[in-house]
Amino acid sequence: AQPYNHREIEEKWRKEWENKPVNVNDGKKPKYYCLDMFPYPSGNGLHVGHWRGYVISDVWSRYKMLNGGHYIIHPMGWDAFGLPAENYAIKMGVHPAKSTAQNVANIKKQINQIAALYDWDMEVNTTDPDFYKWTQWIFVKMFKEGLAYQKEMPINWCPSCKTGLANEEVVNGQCERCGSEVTKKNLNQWMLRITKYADRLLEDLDKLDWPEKVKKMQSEWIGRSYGAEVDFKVDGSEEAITVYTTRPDTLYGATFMVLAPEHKLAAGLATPDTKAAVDKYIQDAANKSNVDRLQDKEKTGVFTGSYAVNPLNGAKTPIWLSDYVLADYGTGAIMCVPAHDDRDFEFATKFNIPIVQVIAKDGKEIENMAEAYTEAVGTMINSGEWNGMESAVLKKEAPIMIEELGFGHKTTNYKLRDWVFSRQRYWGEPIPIVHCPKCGCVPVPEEELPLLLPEVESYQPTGTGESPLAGIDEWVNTTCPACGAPAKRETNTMPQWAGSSWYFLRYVDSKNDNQLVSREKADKFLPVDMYIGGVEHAVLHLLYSRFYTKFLCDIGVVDFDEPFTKLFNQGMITGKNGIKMSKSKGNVVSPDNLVNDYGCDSLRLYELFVGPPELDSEWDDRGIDGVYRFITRFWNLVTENKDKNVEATKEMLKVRNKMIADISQRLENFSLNTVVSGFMEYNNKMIDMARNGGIDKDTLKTAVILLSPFAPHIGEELWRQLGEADSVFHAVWPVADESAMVDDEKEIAVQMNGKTKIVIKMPVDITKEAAIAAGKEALGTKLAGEIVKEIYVPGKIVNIVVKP
Ligand code: ANZ
Ligand code: ZN
Repeated sequence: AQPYNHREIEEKWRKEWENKPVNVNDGKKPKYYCLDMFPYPSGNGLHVGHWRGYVISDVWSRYKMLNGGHYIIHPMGWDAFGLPAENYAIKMGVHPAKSTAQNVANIKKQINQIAALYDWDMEVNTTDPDFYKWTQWIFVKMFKEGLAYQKEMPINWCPSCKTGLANEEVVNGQCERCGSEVTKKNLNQWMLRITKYADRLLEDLDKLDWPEKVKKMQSEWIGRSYGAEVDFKVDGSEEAITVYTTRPDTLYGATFMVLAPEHKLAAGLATPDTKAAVDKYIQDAANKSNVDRLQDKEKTGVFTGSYAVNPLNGAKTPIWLSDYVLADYGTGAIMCVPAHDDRDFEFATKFNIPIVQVIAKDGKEIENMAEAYTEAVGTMINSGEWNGMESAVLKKEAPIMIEELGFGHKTTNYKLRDWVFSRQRYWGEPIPIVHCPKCGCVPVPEEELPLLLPEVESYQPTGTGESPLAGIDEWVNTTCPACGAPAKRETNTMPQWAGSSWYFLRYVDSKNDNQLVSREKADKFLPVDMYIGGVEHAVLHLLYSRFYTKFLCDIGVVDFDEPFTKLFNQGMITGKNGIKMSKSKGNVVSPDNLVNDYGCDSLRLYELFVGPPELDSEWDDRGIDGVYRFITRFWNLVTENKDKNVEATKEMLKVRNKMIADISQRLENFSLNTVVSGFMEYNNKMIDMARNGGIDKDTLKTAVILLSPFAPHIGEELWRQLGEADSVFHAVWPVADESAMVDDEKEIAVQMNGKTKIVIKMPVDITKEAAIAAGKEALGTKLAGEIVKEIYVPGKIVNIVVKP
């Protein structure tokens, strides 16, 4: 037999598959859409970490082709707008379109090394006018539906990137891209009304076969809570402060109030004594980001000098300002119950404000509370007519009572905010809106889309809050599509998320000039059955995509309202000591040499072998030797035994079926690292059998099918060597025969007086008499005394009871 030569085999099958693709749509097969999160075409190329997700998705695609005979939709494309290309343009003076095209060409070559089933006819690029035409079209549709609107608001502003950022792009108070401290700036922004979809985005999570962790993150991001808005009159004034509380049951325990420094009443509550301190506090808070304010640090605050009146008991409670209350959540004002809220407790302790317990866990009042009791479990105390009620019951009933008493009403709140959708940058989709002095905001007519991004001399953001587009007079000055009067174009561009929020719909009809996707193709090929990508997209990208899909469903473009039925998040491959692979850290491992030295098949297997795919795993080049050894031994096993015409024995059937069951189950569970170790284990068993009497061809064929999604080249080559004319990917995934897997023998505990003395194997269908006889024989001389009873528990125990 020939020795294993990965270069020869891999090259041979690449060519064959190119000439005769194995994944074809004959119109009869069921579809299966397996999607990778599309990459940003960076100039750094692919490293072994990027391979992981693409290998996982290709294994899954090929598995679905074999198991179920699906036509696989497995496209790839480029998320190519955004800051890196633009920053590169600023630095090197190369047009982003040019550097992007170069990067795409390079990465495509590298991706092709993986030998994945990508259908490049479907390729999309978000910066391609034929693509962003539809990104703009969706915006126009949203505008017409009232979902896109303008609003003057303080936005997160990165002073270094000189652009506004969405909340999601601010991480720990810093710009996600460049790490600079984020500040606030008042700008007229385009907003998308994602909050209109908050309930559906939350409730439809139930429909999804996604990791619970991701669903939880989305649900917390949407952050729906139920509670009440309660009005507190300001003592000696006509004004009232409305607070939002999820715990109206604790109303009697409110010993102070806190307003966000931005609250419209804040400055006016100051008295002559406090005015200077109050004004300063308001000033200081204006320069902090939300994230900074929420972080665990010592609370700050200032007493306004004014009091509010508790509407239930008339108690006067001091009104403070503090930045731990956010202006844009609830009403921007809270009633503070230090006995039952951690933050309020901390604040009250620091500023010596009374703490009044109103819920007693076991009926007793705590002497000196050391921390807040935050559960709504226990009996009400110090609460007037509410005394003795269960807190949990009151929590639900209080909003209604408050409504009846006329000082508030029940309400629902969300953490989710509308989406800040403008960027003051060049390299993005122009927002297709014309500002007319008479007609206001007028969308560019749909038939005039795409609104092309013009050439520009300087990519440098202006830093004034306007995008570089504002400097191109001939582009900015236009006429109003509605009335024809001179008008100006919107100069902001869309965020990078815009294209990635819907690209998965376009792949299946990527060349359609008239529609985003034809309804016929949408119905046939969508939605995505399996989506694979990094967990860093657990909130933003996935939430935006769900929002876009729901919108497109509402306007009839598609007839489903969830884009990704199943989701798998792979962990990162890191360098030594768990450090993220990056050029700057100098720990990037390129796949090129590994592919050359060991072959694509071995690298694919090793990508999976390094660890559970959902977890981060450290890369160590040396480990690939073991995988290569396994592949070589498997090659030798098949090539040396394929023509020996060995009859299958019971033992071979057992190994074969157990192998089918094990591998299939691990694969279904995405336990891909254990699939690879499983292969190694079964390979050893098969080699043993081959040495001791031979191995039958069907067992070899079965092993080849099972391996082929993981190592497609060697799978295809050995399949043909086993005498098959058609591709292994047109074979049928084997099903385990349970009956062949049952063990003929079972381990039986042989006991004396209930104590196990020895364990022996017996045939599973043994009779009681034979079992007892075998048991006695096994006990041998240990069996002493008068036998009074002989017990056999089938398949488990033989117990001989003796009298000494
Ligand atoms: C009184 C109270 C008593 C509260 C108690 C909690 C526990 P979620 O679930 O996040 O909606 N809150 C309301 N608006 C706020 C704002 N703008 N900034 C900071 N905190 C705010 O939480 C709602 C609770 O968070 C509200 O219920 C309010 O404090 C606080 F034992 O009111 B609670
Ligand atoms: Zn007009």
